[in-house]
Amino acid sequence: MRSERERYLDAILAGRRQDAVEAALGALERGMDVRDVYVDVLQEALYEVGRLWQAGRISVATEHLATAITQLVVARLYEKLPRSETMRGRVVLTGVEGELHQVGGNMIADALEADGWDVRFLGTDVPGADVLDAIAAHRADLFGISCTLRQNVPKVSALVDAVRSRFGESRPRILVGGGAFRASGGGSLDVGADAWAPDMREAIVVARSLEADGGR
Ligand code: B12
Repeated sequence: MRSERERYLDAILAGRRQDAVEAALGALERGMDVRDVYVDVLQEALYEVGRLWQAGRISVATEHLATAITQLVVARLYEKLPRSETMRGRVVLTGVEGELHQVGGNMIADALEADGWDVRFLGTDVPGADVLDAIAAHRADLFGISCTLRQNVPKVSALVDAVRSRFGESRPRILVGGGAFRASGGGSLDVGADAWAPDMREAIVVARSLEADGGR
C-alpha cells in the first residue's frame, strides 16, 4: 500500500496524469479495494502534498496540479465502486460558504451513492439559503456537511441550526466531517449534528446507522 501511495504521489507531484491514473487503477488490479485506494492512496497523498506545501518544499502551483490530477482520478475511481442493490434514503451534501476544499466531500458523495443513497452533491462554498432549498427540493433524509478549515466551523453550526429551525421534526439527520473535525477527533467540536465520520469508509457505516436509527 505504501508503494502504491508513493507511486501515486510521485506522479501527481510531477504532473503526470496518465501515471497517476495507472497507479490508482493498477492498485485495483492488484487486488486493493477501491475504497482503500480513495483513502489510503489518494487522500493520504493529498495530506502529504499539504505537508510539503506547508513546509515550503513545493509551490502552490504544484499543489494545485496535484489536486487537479486527483480530481480526475476520483472521477475514474467512481466508476469502479461496487454498487449496492439496496435502495437507501436521499442525501444532500455540501461544503459551507467560504470553504474551498471539496475533494473530501466529493469522495463522500461517491461512497454514499455507491452504497445505495440518492445523492445530490452541491460542491462547496454554497450560500446557506440555497442549501436549505436544496434539502427541501430533494426531500433529504440525510444532510452531510464537509468542513476543512477550523475557522469555518461556526458556519457549520449556523447551518445545522438553520436546518433544525426550518425543518423542525421532519429535518434530515445531520452528518459532518472533514479536516476540521478530524483535527479535533470530531466529538469535541459540538456543532449540533447527529454524527460525524473521519473518512469515507466510516461515513458509509455511520450513514447506515443513522438510517437505521430513523427517529429524530
Ligand atoms: C487541495 C488543498 C487546497 C485546495 C482545495 C481545492 C479543492 N478543489 O478542493 C485550495 C488551493 C483551494 C486550498 C486552499 C486553501 N488551503 Co488548503 N489544502 C489542500 C490539501 C493539500 C488537500 C485537501 C484535500 O483534498 N485532502 C484530501 C481529502 C480526501 O481529505 P479530507 O478533506 O480530509 O476528506 C476526508 C475526510 O476528512 C472525510 N470527509 C470530508 N468531508 C466530509 C464530509 C462528511 C459529511 C463526512 C462524514 C466525512 C467527510 O472523508 C474524506 C475522505 O476520506 C490540504 C492538505 C490536507 N491535510 O488535507 C490543504 C489544507 C487543508 N489547506 C490549508 C490551508 C491553510 C489553505 C488556505 C487557507 C491557504 C491560503 N493561505 O490561501 C486556503 C483556504 C481556502 C478556503 N477558503 O477554503 C491547510 C489547513 C490548515 C488548517 N488546519 O486550518 C491544509 C491542511 C494544508 C496545510 N498542511 O497547512 N487548499
